[in-house]
Amino acid sequence: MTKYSKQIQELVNSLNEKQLRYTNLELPNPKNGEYMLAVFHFVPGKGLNTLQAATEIAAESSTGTNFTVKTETDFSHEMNALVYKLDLEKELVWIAYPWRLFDRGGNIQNILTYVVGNVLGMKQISALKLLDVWFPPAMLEQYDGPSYTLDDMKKYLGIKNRPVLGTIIKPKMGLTSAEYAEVCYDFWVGGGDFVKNDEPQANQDFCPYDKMVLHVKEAMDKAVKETGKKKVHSFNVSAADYDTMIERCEMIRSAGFEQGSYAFLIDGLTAGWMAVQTLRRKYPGVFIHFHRAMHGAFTRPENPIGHTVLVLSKFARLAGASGIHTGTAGVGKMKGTPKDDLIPAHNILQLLAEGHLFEQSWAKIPKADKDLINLIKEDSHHHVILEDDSWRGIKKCAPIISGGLNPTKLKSFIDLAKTTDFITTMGAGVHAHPDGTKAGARALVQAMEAYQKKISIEQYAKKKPELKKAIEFFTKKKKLKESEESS
Ligand code: CAP
Ligand code: MG
Ligand code: MG
Repeated sequence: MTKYSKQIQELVNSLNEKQLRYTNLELPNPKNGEYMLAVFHFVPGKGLNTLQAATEIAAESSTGTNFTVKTETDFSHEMNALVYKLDLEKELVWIAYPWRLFDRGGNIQNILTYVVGNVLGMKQISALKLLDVWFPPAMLEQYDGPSYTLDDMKKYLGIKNRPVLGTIIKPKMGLTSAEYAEVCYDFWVGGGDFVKNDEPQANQDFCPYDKMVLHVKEAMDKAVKETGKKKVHSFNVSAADYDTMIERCEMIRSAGFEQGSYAFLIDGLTAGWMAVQTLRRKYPGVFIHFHRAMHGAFTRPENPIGHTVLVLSKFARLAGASGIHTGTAGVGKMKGTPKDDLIPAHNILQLLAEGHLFEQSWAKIPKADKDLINLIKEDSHHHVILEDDSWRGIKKCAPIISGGLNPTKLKSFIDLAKTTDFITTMGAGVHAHPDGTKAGARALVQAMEAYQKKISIEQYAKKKPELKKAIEFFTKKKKLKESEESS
């Protein structure tokens, strides 16, 4: 019997017979391939101590309920999730889930129904946030992972060592299909690579889906001809039902877009994981763009109940999304920090030499952001030595960086992220430019050129009027906002 600390021993002694079946603080090797591992930030609800409540969570998120039932069997007990580690000081609980609990054939919604399903509503918790997950190789071999990746998109676009420069058409909604396509054309001829529908774009009376597709095709053909450069459009195919979603995908494919020139955007949380996995399985040759609208309900750092961006990003990768929004690490308009946003971006992006993804050593919660970079470096170091080749060739999933970015912020994000392997999509950052979309696109391209030449945007803007105006506009705006906030 391990010599527990006195405190832990008291907790173990406090468990009833049922709770004892949902814990094993002596689990010899959690990474023996039998379990999916999960680590939660966890605070018990009233009346239960940490271990009592944690075992209730393990029960409800695997085989149990609030009483032992007469119908349990020896085998059903083998499927019990097990609390196997506690960090009382950091309020962390690790739970091992026998992976045979999950639907065979690689089903993400099934896993989430367990680990962030009923448990989030239980009285026995006052805080329960899934911080990270680790998948055993046997599970990974059942999941699709991405097929068409950012590498394929960059190859199609003829891009090397820089992010894909994108925009979201704004106003968010309200343009007719012809007006919408005009804005696409302006962005593309201004030098942008990638345009996406905004997340609510669907089949609205003022912008019928079929007309939007056809007008975008005309705009793209014109822009490709004029610029001699390939372009990409990410169409939102989210819909009320499977047939309509597929009908939209087929409308795009029969409009004559060549492979690589279109992506399918899916509102992964509001349309659901089944939609994400359907698109991945039905269209392996297409970039599957996971928009995460509604994620804030689970991921905001101040939310005590839910899951992190890291967890969402890992499941999106497992599901086969080619890219997912991972946030701007606080540089843009959305809530986020380097810790919350960059760890996911690095995690879903990093490939081991043999095409493996490295494992996030989440056990160390960085005390300060500086530790974060060490954590990432350590992980980078970690993946070189293949200590934990835990992703068995699942391809990378691209961070899509959006939300309040503009050309003046591009460098600060890249410097923070320490990679240019992402897609950036700037909406207002392009279309709010004083001289309109084309100039906004040019300013974005110029900001990227400045970064590549390792000179400041201010320096570079001396000969680039569009960038100069963008700096004046967005910096003035920023100063105005700061003075408003301080007044
Ligand atoms: C950005 C955006 C994106 C958000 C999503 C919007 O527009 O199109 O949906 O970035 O956030 O509708 O706000 P702007 P995230 O570029 O004009 O801000 O990327 O964090 O998921
Ligand atoms: Mg139930
Ligand atoms: Mg949007």
